[in-house]
Amino acid sequence: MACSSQTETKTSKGCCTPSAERAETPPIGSQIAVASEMPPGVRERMVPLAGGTFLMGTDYVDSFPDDGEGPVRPVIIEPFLMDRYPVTNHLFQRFIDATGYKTEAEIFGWSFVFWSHIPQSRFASLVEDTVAAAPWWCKVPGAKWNSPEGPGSNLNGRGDHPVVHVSWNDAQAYCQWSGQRLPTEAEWEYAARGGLEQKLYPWGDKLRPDGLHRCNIWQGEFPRLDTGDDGYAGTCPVDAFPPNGFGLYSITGNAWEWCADWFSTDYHCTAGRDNPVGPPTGSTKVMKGGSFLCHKSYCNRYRVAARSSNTPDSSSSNSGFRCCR
Ligand SMILES: [Cu+2]
Repeated sequence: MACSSQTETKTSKGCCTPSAERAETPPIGSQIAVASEMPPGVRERMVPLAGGTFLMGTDYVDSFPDDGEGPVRPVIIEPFLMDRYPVTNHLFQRFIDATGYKTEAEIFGWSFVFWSHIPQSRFASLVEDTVAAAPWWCKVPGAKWNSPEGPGSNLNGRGDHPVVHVSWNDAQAYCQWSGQRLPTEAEWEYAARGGLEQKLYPWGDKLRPDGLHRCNIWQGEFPRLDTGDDGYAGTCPVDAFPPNGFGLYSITGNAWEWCADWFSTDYHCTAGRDNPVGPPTGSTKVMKGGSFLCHKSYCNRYRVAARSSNTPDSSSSNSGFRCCR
């Protein structure tokens, strides 16, 4: 079990998010003023959550013990507000219009795009490099939140999709503008469970109850063919599938969601149970929820207890976020 092991292992299996290994630079969000009030419309898209004690983590047999998913432990959460949906492209545009903020993908000049979303006729000219251990991740110069597949691509028809190609630092800058903050991992998981106890998914234990898809993940043979059996190959509207018991949409699948915490596989073995906020330092930040690329044969990380992480300046075509307050 994770808590008996003292060594921190990073087990990022290919379909989650690749690390950008960008140059050391200070976070650039400091240019954004911290808002004391939320801009119009932001509060309206939040749901009040009562908090209380819930069982966090899992001892599920098909989980990844090296990820630090277990053991199951009771955690206390204060009442808070959570975004009903991930931050959409439309909302992120408002943030950019108001602040002129440049995302890290723009500053560094590139981001990771999943191979099959790049027009094959322009593949050679768009892709600069691929990730050795996960060659389906392509380094595309010019890929950014509003050109998700690189130069020539745009957000037409995707205003209500989760914004992607945002780093943790970008999400943090957005929060400064919106008067919100990123959820802790414990808050995120409490919210994701939607009032159910120790279920695999936000709606229960069956991935497809009554044969119906409940989230946007990968179907087919990863990484070659996404059949899009759930209706989507790539991101989808944030309200494409029904909400969980707390009224929260797009919790699993679609895009990974950044959390406030530094990632650790054994922090929770010694941490207090009362509103845990993660270790004081680390090298990567927690991500939750999985994405449109997650598949049981690869990572099975679209379960509510599943976790991944990445460096705070990494971005990819499946990394997004939602906020709380
Ligand atoms: Cu995955």
